[in-house]
Amino acid sequence: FRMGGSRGMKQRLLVVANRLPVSAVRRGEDSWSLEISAGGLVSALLGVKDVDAKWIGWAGVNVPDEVGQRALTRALAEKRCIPVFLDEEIVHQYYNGYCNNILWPLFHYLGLPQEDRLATTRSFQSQFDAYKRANQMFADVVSQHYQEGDVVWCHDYHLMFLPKCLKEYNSKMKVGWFLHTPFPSSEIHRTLPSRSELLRSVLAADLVGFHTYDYARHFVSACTRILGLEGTPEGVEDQGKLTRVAAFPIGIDSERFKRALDHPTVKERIKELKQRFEGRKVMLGVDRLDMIKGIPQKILAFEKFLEENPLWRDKVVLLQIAVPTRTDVPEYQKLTSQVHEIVGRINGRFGTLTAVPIHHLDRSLDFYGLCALYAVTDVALVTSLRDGMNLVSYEFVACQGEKKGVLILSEFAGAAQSLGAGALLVNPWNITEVAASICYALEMSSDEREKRHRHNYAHVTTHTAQDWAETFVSELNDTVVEAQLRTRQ
Ligand code: ADQ
Repeated sequence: FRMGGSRGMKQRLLVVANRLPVSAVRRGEDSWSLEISAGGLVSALLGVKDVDAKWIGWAGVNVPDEVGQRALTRALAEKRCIPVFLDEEIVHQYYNGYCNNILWPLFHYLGLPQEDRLATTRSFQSQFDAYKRANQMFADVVSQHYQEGDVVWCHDYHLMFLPKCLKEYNSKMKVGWFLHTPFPSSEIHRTLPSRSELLRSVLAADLVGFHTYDYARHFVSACTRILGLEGTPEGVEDQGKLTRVAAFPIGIDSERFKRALDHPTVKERIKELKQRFEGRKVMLGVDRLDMIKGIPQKILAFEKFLEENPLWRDKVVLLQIAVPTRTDVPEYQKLTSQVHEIVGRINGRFGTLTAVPIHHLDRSLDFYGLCALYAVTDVALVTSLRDGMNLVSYEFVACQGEKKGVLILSEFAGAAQSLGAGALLVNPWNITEVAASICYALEMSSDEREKRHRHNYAHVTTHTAQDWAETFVSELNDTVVEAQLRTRQ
C-alpha cells in the first residue's frame, strides 16, 4: 500500500458517507449511547493499513438543541466519527425525497414510484435544492476538519454534489467518489432533470469508482452523450482536465466470517438449526426489504417450483430473512404487505398442520445468527432486480467451506460478474427459469457443487473488502500525482 503521507506518518483519510457507522440513542440532555454497526464499509476500512481514517456523516437522529449536539459530537469523537447535523425538513426533502424516492429507483431502473409520479415531478426542484443544500452542509464539516495531504473519499448517490463543493473550497484536495449502486444506462440517466449538474459535480472528483466495468462505461457514456465531453480509456476529459473513472469491485472481510464459524455460539446455533430442519433441504434469502431485491418474484418462483415438483414439497423449506428499511416511505410499506400476502397464500396452499414451506422474518439477524444460517443452507437465492454488487452472495459463499451449497444469483447483481462461473445465473423476472434453477440446484451432483463452490470461494477469499479500499485509496493518490506531473509538463 503506497503511502501518500510524509515522513512515515499515517495518511489521514476522511470517509464521507450519508450515515455514520453508528447508531446513537439519547440517554439524557447531554448523554448519548453509541453502538458501532459493523457494515461492509466499516470492516473494509478497519483492514486498511497505514491509514488513519475518520468518518463524517449524519448520525441518523434529529438533534435540534446545541447541548445535545455538543454532547453527541464529543461521544462520537471517541469512535473517530464526526457528525453532520441535518434537521427534519432537510432529511425529508434530501434523504427521503431526492435520494430514496428519485435517485435510488432510477439508478436501479425502476423509474419514479408509480402512484405519485406527478407529485414527485412537481416537487423535484425543491428536493434537488435540498439535496444540494445537504451536500454543502457535508462539505462545510469536511472543510472544518481537512488538513493538507488528507484523502477525502465520498460515498454513494447521496453525495454526488459533494466533490464539486469540496473542490470549490480547496482545489488541491484529493477527492474520490465511489458509487455503491449501479450507474444506469445513459438513456435512463438523461431523464433526470438535474442530469448535467450531477454529472459535472461528480466529475470535479479526481477519481470516480464503480463496482463493475459496465457501470463505469454507462457513466462515461452519460458524460459524452449528455455533456458532450470526451471519453478516454482513462476516464472523462474536459478541457484538458482528466477525471479518472474505473471499476473497483467491493469484497467482504471473509476472515471474519471464517472465524465466526469456529465460535461456540455459532456452532451451537448450527446444531439447533440442523435439528430443526432435519430431513429438509434449506433454501435461504437474506435481503433488506427493498423493491430492488426482488423478494416477491423470488417467492413466486419458489411457489412455481412447489407446484411443479410435488415430491419436493415436504423436503424443502425457504427461509426468507428481510430487514425492514425506509419504513416511513409508502412504497416500502406496500411491499411489506405484498410479501406477507404472498407468503400467507403459499403457506396456506402447501403447508401442513406441522410444517410450512416458507418461514418469513421481518427483522435483522445478529452476526452469529446470520453466519449459522449461511452455514446450514443448501441453496441461497439472490434474485435482485438490480443490485450494485450484493454482499449477501459473498457472505454465503464464505460460510460454505464445509457444505459447498449452491448459489442462485440474479444476472442483474454486480456479483454476477465475479461469481458468475460458480453460481447458477438467472433472470429474476422469469419465474419459470428460477423455478427450474431451484430444482437443478437441489438435485445437483456433489461433484458439480464442489467445482462451482471452489470457484466462488477462491474469489471471495482473495478479493476482500480491505483490498478494495486499499486499491481505491492508492489509485486516488497516484491519480493526483499523475495530474500534478501533467500540469507541470
Ligand atoms: P445493500 O443494498 O444493503 O448494499 P448488500 O450488498 O447485500 O446490499 O449488503 C447488505 C448487508 O446487510 C450484508 O452485509 C448483509 O449481511 C446485511 N443484511 C441484510 N439483510 C440482513 C438481515 N436480515 N439480518 C442481518 N443482516 C442483514 C448496497 C448496495 C449493494 C452493494 C453494497 C456495498 O445496494 O449492491 O453490494 O451497498 O457496496
